[in-house]
Amino acid sequence: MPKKTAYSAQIEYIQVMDEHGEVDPALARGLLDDQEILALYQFMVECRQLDEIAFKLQRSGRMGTYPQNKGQEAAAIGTAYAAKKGQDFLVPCYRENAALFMHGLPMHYVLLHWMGDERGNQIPPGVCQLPLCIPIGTQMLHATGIAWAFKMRKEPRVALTYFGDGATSEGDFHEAMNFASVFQVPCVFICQNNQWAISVPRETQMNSETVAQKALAYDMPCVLVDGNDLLAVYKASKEAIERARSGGGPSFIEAVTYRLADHTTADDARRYRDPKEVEAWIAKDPIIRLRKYLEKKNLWDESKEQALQERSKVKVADVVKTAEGIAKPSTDDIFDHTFETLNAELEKQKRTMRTSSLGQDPNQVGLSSEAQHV
Ligand SMILES: Cc1ncc(C[n+]2csc(CCOP(=O)(O)OP(=O)(O)O)c2C)c(N)n1
Ligand SMILES: [Mg+2]
Repeated sequence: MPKKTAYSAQIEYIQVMDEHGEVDPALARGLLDDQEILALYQFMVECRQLDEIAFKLQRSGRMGTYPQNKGQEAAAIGTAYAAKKGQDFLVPCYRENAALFMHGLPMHYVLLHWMGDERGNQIPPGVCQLPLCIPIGTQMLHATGIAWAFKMRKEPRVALTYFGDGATSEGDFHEAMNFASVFQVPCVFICQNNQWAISVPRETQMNSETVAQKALAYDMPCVLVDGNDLLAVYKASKEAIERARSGGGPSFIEAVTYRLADHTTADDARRYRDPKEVEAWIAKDPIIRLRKYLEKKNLWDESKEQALQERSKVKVADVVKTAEGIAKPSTDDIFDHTFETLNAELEKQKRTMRTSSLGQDPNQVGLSSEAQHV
């Protein structure tokens, strides 16, 4: 008996606009018009400004740890722009702020989150998204569940979930992918393959040549896109979202991108990344290529750029003012929302929280609260 081929597959890679701002007209047809590209460029610059300022807030002690989004904005904006605001549901990790802002999250919420204020996670009514998710991988299961609910209720809605390359090594990823495929739920899985999971490079993280091919095991349509190309990301997302909305089940998009900054402000990527690699990716920055495109079309110039930079600075300064103007939460909050009745140890911690020695007996000499001193 001759051997037969049981299974074979090919995965497409899409780039519509290259790093010089040159567009493939056939692939670009029917995607975004120039006015849309112009608006999205300006939005991207604003989001970059917020990201840079968030970094500085951490460095000056005004905010906790922060993971910069720098370099990955096209992946966030291209996917979110293809989805319907207020109808489709975004389920993020922590490196797609621009998508959340586009779908209505006020910018200062993200700052509140990283300032350690839980109110940054209370998504305003009507904004269809979950809060940032720090445990790697869990959000993909939440997205699958949300999409399953949409399907059961026969609502024409789609869940989009974001995660990194490293997250695809988690069991949660495979459980979510399997369930989504078996139940054909309207979910789009968006992997931002930024080449690194903290200090672990993609090649060490997985043996497969692409991340997208993992979707083949679940018989899910999958595609690779230049994740720094707004048009390519938009094209792949539009197709995947339309398929999901019309009952065609889940899809997987691998957006090939790069984290231009450190993993978080607690990291120093110079310790493990080759500066030449970083330089090569700086040239592929999604903002640079959009600007080149708009300049070639005479839709943009230096004076417009200067005005945009100024406007963005003013807007972001206002966002910071809003976040910092909100009264700090009480330390009691740490204890108040988990147990109905605190056990003795937690009760003691709550009482001693305002002394300088957490958990110690507040009656001990020298540990009384500041209130008692005055
Ligand atoms: C369940 C879990 N394990 C480990 C961590 C620690 N951790 C934080 S980020 C990260 C790497 C994630 O890499 P990737 O999924 O590629 O996302 P990226 O940060 O590159 O956007 C790890 C291991 C975590 N937050 N959650
Ligand atoms: Mg990564």
